[in-house]
Amino acid sequence: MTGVPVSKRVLAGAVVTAAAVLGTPSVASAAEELTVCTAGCDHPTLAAAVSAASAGDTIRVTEDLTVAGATTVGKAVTITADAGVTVTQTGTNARTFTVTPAGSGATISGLELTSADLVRGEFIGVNGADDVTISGNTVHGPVQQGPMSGWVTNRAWTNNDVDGLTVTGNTLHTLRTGGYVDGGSGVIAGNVTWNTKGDYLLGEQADFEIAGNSAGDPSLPSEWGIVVFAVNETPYDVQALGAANDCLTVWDQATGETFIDGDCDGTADTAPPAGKDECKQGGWAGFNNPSFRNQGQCVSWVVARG
Ligand SMILES: [Ca+2]
Repeated sequence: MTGVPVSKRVLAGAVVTAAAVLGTPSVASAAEELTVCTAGCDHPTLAAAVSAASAGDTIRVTEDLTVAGATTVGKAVTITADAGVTVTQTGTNARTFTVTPAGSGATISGLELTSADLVRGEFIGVNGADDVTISGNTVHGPVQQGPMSGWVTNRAWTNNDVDGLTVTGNTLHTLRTGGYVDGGSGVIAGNVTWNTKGDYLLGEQADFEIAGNSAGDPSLPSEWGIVVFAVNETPYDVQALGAANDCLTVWDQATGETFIDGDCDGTADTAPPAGKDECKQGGWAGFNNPSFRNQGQCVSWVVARG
């Protein structure tokens, strides 16, 4: 009994007494991690883990996992995976997660999602849930053949009736659609897309901040980057959207305005000079892709083209 101040011993006794009165250990409310794998983890399926989880818990997939059908996420949990782990949908629809209103605050992060067969549907559907985060995932379908207009409609995510949806740092490729962004608000930033018919389709009442996204594999470009449907009620600035997202094209279907930046310099491409006169009196400076250093280079380009 040396060196222990009386006050500390008194305090320790008080804590024990409080815990005894409450009848539960003080750690009961702390966030827990629940592991998922076919055998040997806390739970064998995502659905079982979500069922057992409480808001604030993290569900971690530890090895490649096949799933058949969708898991309903109706709690503010985080679903993630160890690096390199793939979750493969084996059902007849790609829908792997359905985030319901009770799942407001949920996070789906760090997953690789794909499907065994070419099936339609969105891998993540967010319906009526607020403040959901989709971050750092890689989502792709099997390779599709033929023109994109005939591709099976699979999508990384869809949303409807959401506030504060955050979609950041994801890699979305080889899908008919990256995000089908319907009613609601949020942020789409820092995602990389390629090989889709449309990276981000903005449907009715989609009011999102879209910046810092970029195009991936230039050998497999998407047909369109950001498409604002005619029914959309948010006034998007097409040129500003194009400038804010690296190498993504933009198309406002209500006005027909587009932003095309084939050389990815952040400036909309122009029609090329149709004749030498268009190069003169400073005209050369207004062209983009091709761009010119001076009038002489512009004229030479026209002459070489015949
Ligand atoms: Ca350009």
